[in-house]
Amino acid sequence: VSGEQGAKAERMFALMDRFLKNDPISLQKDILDHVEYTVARSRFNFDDFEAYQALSHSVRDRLIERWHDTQLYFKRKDPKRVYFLSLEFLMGRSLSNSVINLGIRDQYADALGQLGFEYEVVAEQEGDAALGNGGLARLSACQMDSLATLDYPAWGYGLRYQYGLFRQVILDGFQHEQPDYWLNFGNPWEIERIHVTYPVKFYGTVEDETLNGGKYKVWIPGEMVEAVAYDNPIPGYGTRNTITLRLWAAKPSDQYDIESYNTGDYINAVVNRQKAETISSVLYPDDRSYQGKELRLKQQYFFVSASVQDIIRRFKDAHSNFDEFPEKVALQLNDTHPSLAIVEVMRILVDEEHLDWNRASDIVGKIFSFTSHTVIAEGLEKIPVDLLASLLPRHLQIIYSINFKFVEELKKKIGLDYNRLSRMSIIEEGAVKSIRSANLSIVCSHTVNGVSRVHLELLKANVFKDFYELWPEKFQFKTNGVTQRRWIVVSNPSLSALISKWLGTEAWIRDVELLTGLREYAADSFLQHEWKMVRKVNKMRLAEYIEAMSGLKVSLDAMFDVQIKRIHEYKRQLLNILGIIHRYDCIKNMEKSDRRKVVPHVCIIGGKAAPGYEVAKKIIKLCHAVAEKINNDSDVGDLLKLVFIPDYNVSVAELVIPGADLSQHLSTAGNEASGTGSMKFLMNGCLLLATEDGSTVEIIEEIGADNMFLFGSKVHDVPILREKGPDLKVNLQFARVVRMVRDGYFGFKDYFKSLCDTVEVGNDFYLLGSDFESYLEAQAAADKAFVDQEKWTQMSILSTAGSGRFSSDRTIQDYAENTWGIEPCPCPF
Ligand code: 6GP
Repeated sequence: VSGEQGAKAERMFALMDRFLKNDPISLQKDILDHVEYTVARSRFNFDDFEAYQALSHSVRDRLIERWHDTQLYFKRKDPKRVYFLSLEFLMGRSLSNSVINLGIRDQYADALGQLGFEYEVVAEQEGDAALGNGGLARLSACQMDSLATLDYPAWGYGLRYQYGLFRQVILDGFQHEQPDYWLNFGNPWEIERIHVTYPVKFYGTVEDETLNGGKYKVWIPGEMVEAVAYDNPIPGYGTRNTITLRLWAAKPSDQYDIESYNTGDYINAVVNRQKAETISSVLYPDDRSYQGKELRLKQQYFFVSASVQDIIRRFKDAHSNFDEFPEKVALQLNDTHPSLAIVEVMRILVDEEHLDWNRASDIVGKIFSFTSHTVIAEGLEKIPVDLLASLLPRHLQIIYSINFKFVEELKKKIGLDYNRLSRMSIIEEGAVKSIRSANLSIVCSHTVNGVSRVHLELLKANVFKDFYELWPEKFQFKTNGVTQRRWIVVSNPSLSALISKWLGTEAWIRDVELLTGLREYAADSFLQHEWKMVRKVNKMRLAEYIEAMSGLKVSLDAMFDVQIKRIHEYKRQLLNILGIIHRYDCIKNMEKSDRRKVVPHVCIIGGKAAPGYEVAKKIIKLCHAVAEKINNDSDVGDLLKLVFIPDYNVSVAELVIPGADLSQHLSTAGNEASGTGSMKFLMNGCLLLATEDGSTVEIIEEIGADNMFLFGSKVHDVPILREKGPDLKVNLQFARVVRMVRDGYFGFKDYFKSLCDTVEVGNDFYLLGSDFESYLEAQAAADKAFVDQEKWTQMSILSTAGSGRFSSDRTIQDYAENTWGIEPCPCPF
């Protein structure tokens, strides 16, 4: 920088103390300053929550510093960037993750300690940012952490919902949903960018325009909303790089509204304007059903349009020729929710930048990649054409043109096979004519990814078969991973310290493959002893939580047996509960003297059901009804307890996972695209009881089938079993436990009838009956292993040792190298 600007910069530079200091005294001063000037409380009188607010602002200052440097550096280097578009990010809490990634957790803990506060207590004050439903959303959060840590020039883009995923409240065993107004107490982890705004248009008409001899389409919108950026800095671990998750909020636009003010109805005009904000008000709580709701479509287009405008603006700041666009930009579609980005890029290139169609479509074909997160055809999103025609008339035209050209090309390749042509068309004809978002995404992306090897096989064989045959080279898989920073270092600090001690280094936090080094000590009795101690302390923490929450005291000697995830029929929480009933029934019918041999279990189930998902809600109620019976049966005592953990979320997971001995992953084979919960448990040394589904197949390769408890039909058995129809040789034990529920043994007989029907012979789509026997065998094998604590601890160490492959660092590196074509860009200062 030269001239006057340069002189100014010099002066500024001299004034500021380069970089905030991280010694305890500076941190204390910093925290107290924030107490006084940001939180506006007296430095002599503030409570834990105010301490949290001040602390987080002090951390945020440090994030901002690194973030500015990183952004400046990226701007200077102008590398190819990846833009990760996702409608959902399940970030959870930010404080601990930030101080650990910045490497200043202990300093802050000291600083707070001297002020009379305990770090853990202060950190507990933070609420969860729950801007997502489940697996897909938490995966996005893990991937952001890896993108930052591996120094990739990346941006996340999403929506800043005012209400995150609903709070689950249980009354009399029934789930009730309450709004999660998470911004009530402020959010120090975001920075509002009042100057980064874009207009987003809706409705209206499309007209023709002639300009300099060229004919163009012009979209005259009927409504305009302003998108305002809220930036969330994402720090990497062991690097200065800090990247951005930019979330958009909807605000009324000043344009296009003058008319209504002029009509004189001032109050109504203001109220109508305010409606704009509803676009970013609430997250849809359904993770797998698409109802073609206008608001949902508005949300999708709103965040996609603002993001695409932002990306193009950034590109144009440094370039003038769009042919360079694919060298600078990779756009990742996280499932089909952001697929309108494809159409939006086409619209801007053709209508606004006046590129000719073929050139624009060539560019689009080079920048987009798409990852699917589901296996079931019914899970695929469809947009009713009528809805699109009214909301985004120009986009519908563009989709028709894309489809027309695609089908013409296709005919040349496959001939007039009308069945296949109609299956592959982006437009679905039928009672409700609609746009198939997946087809649009596949046609316009250079790469289609599955989230595990099995998932890709299923996509190729079923839902995307026609496309696979046409473009086999487009299809890849990137097995999911989770970040060890959050899922070991933040959530299980004592295990983390123990691992570092035995490996003699903390390098595994960045280079997680190093965990395999634990293998050589798995049989070492000293390590085993320490490992058990760490696990015991974590169980204690969990037991305290259970007691505080439900009043139930549980024994630490029992096996903590956990299933936490969204409630879905295919995830088969019902199988778990029926298994628990079976266990209970066995204990009740056992000779008293035999009870000594029973391995005590504390069964823990947690998860939310989509508000409209009746069967899932009944499963939650059944869990409570069974718990009520078992937990109050003095005959059973500590041998069996069942606990439902309400309002399962990221921070609850951080508490439960380190304290689990066994975790259950029971999906009917071929239904779980990948599964990521299992990876978190694995990292924490929890043993898995699982079907051979999704990523479990790869976990087996890594840690060995004898290091876990596998059961059930395999992926290729499932269609055969379903085809074959009801098995007349019904498992008697299964029939008995279902009958107990049916007969009202746990009460609510009428209410549970329809739930029992779902697993009746001939109806049992998820094959609970067929898998029951093998499920009980796996349970018995787990019990047997648990009795030999030395063996169990060894298996536990080997689980952690084999978990390195399931880090999101590996997934992200694979994406960067093989899908996006980007390179690390580490900020040097
Ligand atoms: C989930 C899949 O069900 C899960 O198997 C996978 O591990 C996760 O995505 C991450 O890839 N899918 C969703 O959460 C979802 O909403 C549309 O799919």
